[in-house]
Amino acid sequence: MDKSHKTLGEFIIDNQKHFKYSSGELSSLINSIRLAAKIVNHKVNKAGLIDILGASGDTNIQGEEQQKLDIYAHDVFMSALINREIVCGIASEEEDDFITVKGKHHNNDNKYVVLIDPLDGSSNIDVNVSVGTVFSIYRRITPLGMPVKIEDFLQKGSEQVAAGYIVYGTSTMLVYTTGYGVNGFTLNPALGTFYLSHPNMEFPKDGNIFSINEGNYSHFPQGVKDYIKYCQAEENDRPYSFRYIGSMVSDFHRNMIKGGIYIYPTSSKSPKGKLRLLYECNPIAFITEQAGGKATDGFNRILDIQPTELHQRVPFFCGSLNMVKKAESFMKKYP
Ligand code: AHM
Ligand code: MG
Repeated sequence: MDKSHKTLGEFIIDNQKHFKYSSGELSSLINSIRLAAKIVNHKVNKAGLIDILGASGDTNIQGEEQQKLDIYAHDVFMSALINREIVCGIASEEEDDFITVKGKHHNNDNKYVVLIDPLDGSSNIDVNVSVGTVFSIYRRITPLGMPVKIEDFLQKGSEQVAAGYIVYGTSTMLVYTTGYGVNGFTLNPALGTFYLSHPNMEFPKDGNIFSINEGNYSHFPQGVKDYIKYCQAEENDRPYSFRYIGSMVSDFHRNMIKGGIYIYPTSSKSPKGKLRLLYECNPIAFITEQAGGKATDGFNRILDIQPTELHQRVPFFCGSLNMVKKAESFMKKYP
């Protein structure tokens, strides 16, 4: 029995009125992501049975080895987004540069740009552990009628009109916000329909889970080391539980439901952090704030950062409000 009978399609239509540019276009855009999510889900679920596991033999602009499923997911999301007359440009983790979409009549009249990590956590694919998709949506700022420019993509996270993720886990969920709270939909695989299963998702203000790759401990800034020691200390409600899947979407999803903090800091190995601002941190930060949590780079609000490049990296501290505040208090001791 489904928990709710409201489908994602019905929810999108019901909530269209909240959107200030309400013209049905954003709804149609989210519908295209819904469709692509189902196609990717189908493939991910068969991953051990078909020749889709393993490396593709290529690397992306960040020098990371691309997996076959990374490329498959990228292609599926690209064609789902391009096929509707809504998107004027797309940036993906798997493409060096952004893609310009001129529209059917080549008049460059489409209004939205999408930034996407088509398959996040790809090191988990081969071992049957959850992976995800993360997306971020903006209105273009350059005038209609011209091809999109880099500045359409380099907008602050606070300008996002919608953002979301799909987690391909024990069940597949699509979670998104248009700035009116966060709602989660679970896919019924037999029917191929997403149902509203997690209305109005909210971060508990406090939590007792911390998620960070502790293997890099000796390379972390002193503030992060001190915070980890704080989480491990035998005091009041501590030690906290340590949980790290290594798939940001899944780690985030668990922490939002149970209360926790996810940290990917700078380290002497990756001095700017690992995660990408535009298509990993900004969309997750938008959802975090909409769910009452906090997302920073250890010092500053993620959504206030002015991006300077498409594949920019940033340190990421994200989760339950009081936990992130506490972590920041340790960071501030070593400015
Ligand atoms: P990816 O986009 O190449 O998959 O990298 C992002 C992933 C996150 O999902 C995850 O939290 C992190 O990288 C794990 O990195 P590490 O193995 O360094 O802990
Ligand atoms: Mg990624």
